[in-house]
Amino acid sequence: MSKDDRSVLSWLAFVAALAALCVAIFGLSDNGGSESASEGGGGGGAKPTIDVVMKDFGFEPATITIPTGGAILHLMNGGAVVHNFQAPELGISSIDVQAGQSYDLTIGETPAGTYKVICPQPGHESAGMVGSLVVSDTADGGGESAGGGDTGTGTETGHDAASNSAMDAKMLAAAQLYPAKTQGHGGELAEYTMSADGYKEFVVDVLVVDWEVEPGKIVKAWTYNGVVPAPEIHVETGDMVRIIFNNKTPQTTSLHFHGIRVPNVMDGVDPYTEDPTVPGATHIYEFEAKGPAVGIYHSHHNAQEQIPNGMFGALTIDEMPTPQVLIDDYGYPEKPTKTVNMVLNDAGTIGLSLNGKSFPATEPYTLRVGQTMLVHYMNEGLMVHPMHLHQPMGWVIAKDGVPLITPMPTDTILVAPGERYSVLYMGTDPGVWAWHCHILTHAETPDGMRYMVTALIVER
Ligand SMILES: [Cu+2]
Repeated sequence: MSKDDRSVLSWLAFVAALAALCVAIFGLSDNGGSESASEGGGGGGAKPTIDVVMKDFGFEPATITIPTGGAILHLMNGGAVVHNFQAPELGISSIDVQAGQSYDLTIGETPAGTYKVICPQPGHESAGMVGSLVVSDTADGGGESAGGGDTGTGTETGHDAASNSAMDAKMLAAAQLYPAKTQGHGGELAEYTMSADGYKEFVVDVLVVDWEVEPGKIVKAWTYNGVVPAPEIHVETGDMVRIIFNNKTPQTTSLHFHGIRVPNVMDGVDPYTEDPTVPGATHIYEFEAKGPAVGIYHSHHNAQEQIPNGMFGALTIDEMPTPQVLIDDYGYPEKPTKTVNMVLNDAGTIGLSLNGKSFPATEPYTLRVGQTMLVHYMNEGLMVHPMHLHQPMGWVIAKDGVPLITPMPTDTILVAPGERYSVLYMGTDPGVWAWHCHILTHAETPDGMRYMVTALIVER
């Protein structure tokens, strides 16, 4: 129940923040500053940051001491499997932290005491992954004993009025950052040149670059042409396509055309269909485009690391036709007003993200009432993601690039790794509509919305 309350509060904050965005984008009115609202409620001072390593299977240190004013736990997963930091008596839990990843967990004001810490992943607690969170009231100079008796209040601390308003203030502050500016933008249309022998030639340089996933979070991204997602390669049926693939990274790789019909020798599956492309080498791929197709080009070598780290981009052929029933019975035009890609990811150096960015740095989408938008969802991560747009209702018109005989209505579409769904939306009701993964730990934290969240703004 309190979780529902929290969710409602955060969405209210979201809408409040986005009202300002509407003003900026559509010039509806002009009442100036939106900064003062982020003040207040939060309470005092900078929190110390404490490093905690999560291993298979234990916490280091096993006893973590923080002041009653709270702290930021910098959780680093040094193990080989996913871990999570949870203090059940306090109602505190981190997101799932993948191997090699880290996560900053903010702990608010907490009564002095000793609280059990576990990893809630199945089997991990029983494997010994337990620890203690010691909250000590340093301000009182040790007047209260650390192991002290009043654990009864501990179960309520996540929900008392002070901590609740502190949480709300943090959520509001997080929401007001959206849409945050970051360096770099992926997914633009790829440029090509026409070769003398009649090919559309695309150059794909494989590069490791610094990539800003969200404000201040700069990671090493493994990219095609320096951006995440890679530039979209779009061609038409009958085009002869040549891709000049230059590996400028220190790791061997190969390029696979996922969901695209190519000769077997162009399938990118080293060492079977080709030799791998070693550091410094170039490989040429050629095929005739046969559409329609909604595909992806991505690594097929150490792919469980290379792809989530950023080596993916859309590869589309022709346009997806609008089903006749939507034209005849639902008033859809033959061609959508715009077509966009939303590439999902959840692992590697990039982590939980939409088109290589994490909320609040995700990009808002805009439509006017009556306009239509075709969205190609593409999942390049390691987990499923049920993508939910609050409004309007959409129609799935293609699965993995194949037009459906009968379109299927959807407001939440589960996209598994490797899948592509093409969903057609028409702007109906004006407003700022939240758009997010509905695995809620992929979209929210106790500090507000994060990761796989963006918005569709529908204007009159
Ligand atoms: Cu998700």
